[in-house]
Amino acid sequence: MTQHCGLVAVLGAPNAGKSTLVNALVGQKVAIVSPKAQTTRARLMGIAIEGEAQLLLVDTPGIFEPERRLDRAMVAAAWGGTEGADLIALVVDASKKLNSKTRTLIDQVARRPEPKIIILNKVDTADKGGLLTIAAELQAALDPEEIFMISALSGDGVAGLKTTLAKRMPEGPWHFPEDQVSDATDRMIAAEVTREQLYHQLHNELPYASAIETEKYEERKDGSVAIYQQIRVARETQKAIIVGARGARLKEIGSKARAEIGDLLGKKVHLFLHVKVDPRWEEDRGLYRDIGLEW
Ligand code: GDP
Ligand code: K
Ligand code: MG
Repeated sequence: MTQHCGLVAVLGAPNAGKSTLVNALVGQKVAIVSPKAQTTRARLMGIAIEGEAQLLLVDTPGIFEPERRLDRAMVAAAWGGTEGADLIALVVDASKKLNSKTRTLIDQVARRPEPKIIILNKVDTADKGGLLTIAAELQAALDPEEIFMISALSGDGVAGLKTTLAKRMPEGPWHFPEDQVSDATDRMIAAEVTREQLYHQLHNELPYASAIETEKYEERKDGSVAIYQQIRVARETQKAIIVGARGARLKEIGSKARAEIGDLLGKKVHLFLHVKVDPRWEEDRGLYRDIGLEW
């Protein structure tokens, strides 16, 4: 049988559900998810198989108005994710009215030459009237190949979407072995899982003010792995919050992250977390490279 393989760029505003969708299509968690915008900082490729087709799904950071250097790098990574794409999949949160930011994004996507499909996500919490209004507006603005209505969270409509994506992929050999689910290294996965815990366990702006750097990643003879990660923050007060009373918060972040990294890598994990105050981390070129962003 002839193999098919193609690149799908998953674009959308922050929190539209891009990472949740990529995980649903892959059938397992490869991208971190949180209710906070800009959880996804770099580009990550999730790899899904449907029949004879291998789908390379590029999960991107949301597209928004950049304010700081890290923002600019994230938005650049998002648009960069469309390079060479066979299809742009625009994910829209259909449980809310389209706002001016999403409209700006729609205008930008409209100017792209690649074929487009629209994915109206979160139908589980959307009302029917709203859905139809949004669908009509997007149909007029983008002239997409197709519009899907799904819930990435419940999985509703995801199988149909996957079949359609597979049909649209060009003929060509698979790029990855069939059991590979993402292009992330184990080391990157480990750093992302810890970052996800920061998003889940810390309030307000703190996760945005932090970064994870892997200091050491050590495969041991007994099959386990020892991972040393540094959580960088800009101020002592931020460090105090992350560490928590008698270290309780950091311990909780560490134990949740360790369990999940262990599950994902399928091995025993020893995780060592250490918080470092570095007022200039946002200017550290190495950190950007570590998470796959251009400086
Ligand atoms: P991203 O920023 O576009 O990657 O969005 P995420 O995948 O991180 O999801 C943002 C938030 O929306 C998370 O809290 C998800 O659980 C939630 N979410 C994603 N898809 C759905 C959906 O289909 N229905 C509902 N109700 N929530 C969703
Ligand atoms: K998010
Ligand atoms: Mg995301």
